[in-house]
Amino acid sequence: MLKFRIYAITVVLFGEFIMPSYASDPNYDESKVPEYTLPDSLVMRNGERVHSSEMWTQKRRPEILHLFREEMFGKTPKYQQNTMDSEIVEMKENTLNGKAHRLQIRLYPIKNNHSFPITILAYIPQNTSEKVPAFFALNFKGNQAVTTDNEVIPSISMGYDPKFKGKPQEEILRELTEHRGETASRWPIEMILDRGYAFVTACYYDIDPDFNDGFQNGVHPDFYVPGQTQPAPDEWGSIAAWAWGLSRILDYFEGAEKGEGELTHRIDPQKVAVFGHSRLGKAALWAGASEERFVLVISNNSGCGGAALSKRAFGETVGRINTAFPHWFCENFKKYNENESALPFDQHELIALIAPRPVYIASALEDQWADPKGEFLAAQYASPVYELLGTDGFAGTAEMPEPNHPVGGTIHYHIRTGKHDVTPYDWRQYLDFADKYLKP
Ligand code: GTR
Repeated sequence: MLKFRIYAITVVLFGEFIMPSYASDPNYDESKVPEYTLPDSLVMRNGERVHSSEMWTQKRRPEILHLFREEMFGKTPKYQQNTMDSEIVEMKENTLNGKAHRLQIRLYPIKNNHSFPITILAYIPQNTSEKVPAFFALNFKGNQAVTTDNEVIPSISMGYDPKFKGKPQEEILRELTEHRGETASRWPIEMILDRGYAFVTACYYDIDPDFNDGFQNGVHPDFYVPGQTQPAPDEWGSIAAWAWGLSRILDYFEGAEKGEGELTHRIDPQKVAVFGHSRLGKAALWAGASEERFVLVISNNSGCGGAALSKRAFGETVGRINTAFPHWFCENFKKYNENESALPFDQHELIALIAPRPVYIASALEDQWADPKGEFLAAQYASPVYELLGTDGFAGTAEMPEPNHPVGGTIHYHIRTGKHDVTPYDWRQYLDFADKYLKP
């Protein structure tokens, strides 16, 4: 297990892949991809063809959503909206070279339970008093890591990172502060603001620390029924918890819109794009699939369990991901280890669940572990649902494009040169894409 933890940390630190040990080597050879049949998104499990958008919305979509819930991400507990506590801990104008109002907010999703605050960092463009669309994104290493802005409160939940084990809180804080801005290259916040969007982020550890502790920390225990000590086989893993956290952040801005908060109401909760990279790209896709209030979804290098087709078993496979990260998906998903052909769905249907809302899937050329071709094909095979719902879907794209040549329509795709990462190139494409759908 230790090996896998070190592996996970290494990936986050250097954005590179080091393989976990596993029975056989991962397959990177296209000719060795097994033969597979993908479920047809427009045929019900009982064989009935989906012939109308109503039938998709009322029958087939719920059927697929149910399968993803019970067999992969796990069901989230019932949550009564508007039952959270929150406090604005800081609000300041003229930050980021005069471009932004900065807000730092503590959110307590369960009233009177202040044990796991989600600390939100929000930058809102200062040059307008209009409502603005926003990008919501969870981050890997704490709010203090996304920017060198030295007034950003360090995300102390990072203290759960196994690398900090046993260290006193002051030392953790000192280390976090010393590494301010360490992932800033992934977050061109000023560019996002210049383009008229707010940027809202929180650390995923605030919702559920990313290691396998049998679901004892993070949000899960707060929802256990008496006597329960871990989620049932069809109940939420960590990815579903992270997606749940994104919904709570949206709840907050919806609530804020209704009254108080001078600046919070400047974010238009009906124009929120959800973004995620890698494991958080998986979470962004699940957030978009299971939460229709997110109106645009961006999956950056999400790979296995995200945008890549599982049945291709190329690079990272279901068995590998469930072994290295047993806490990401629900227990039921382990039935498909080395057994992808038994999956009653595949990841093109995760994308189809987002239809007709715009979705951007991005791969990177050197990120073969995430199976770029599998991500492309999932985008392509999601298109019939988008088309049934009256959009242009993948706009007839049938061939994988050259690197750095975005393709598609409402479903968009690019493969960037370079490695597993988020770059300004990626963000420029996302902003252009968002402009089409979120700007008046
Ligand atoms: C890897 C994992 C991938 C991807 C990546 C990341 O270790 O195998 O599925 O999610 O982590 O999140 O950086």
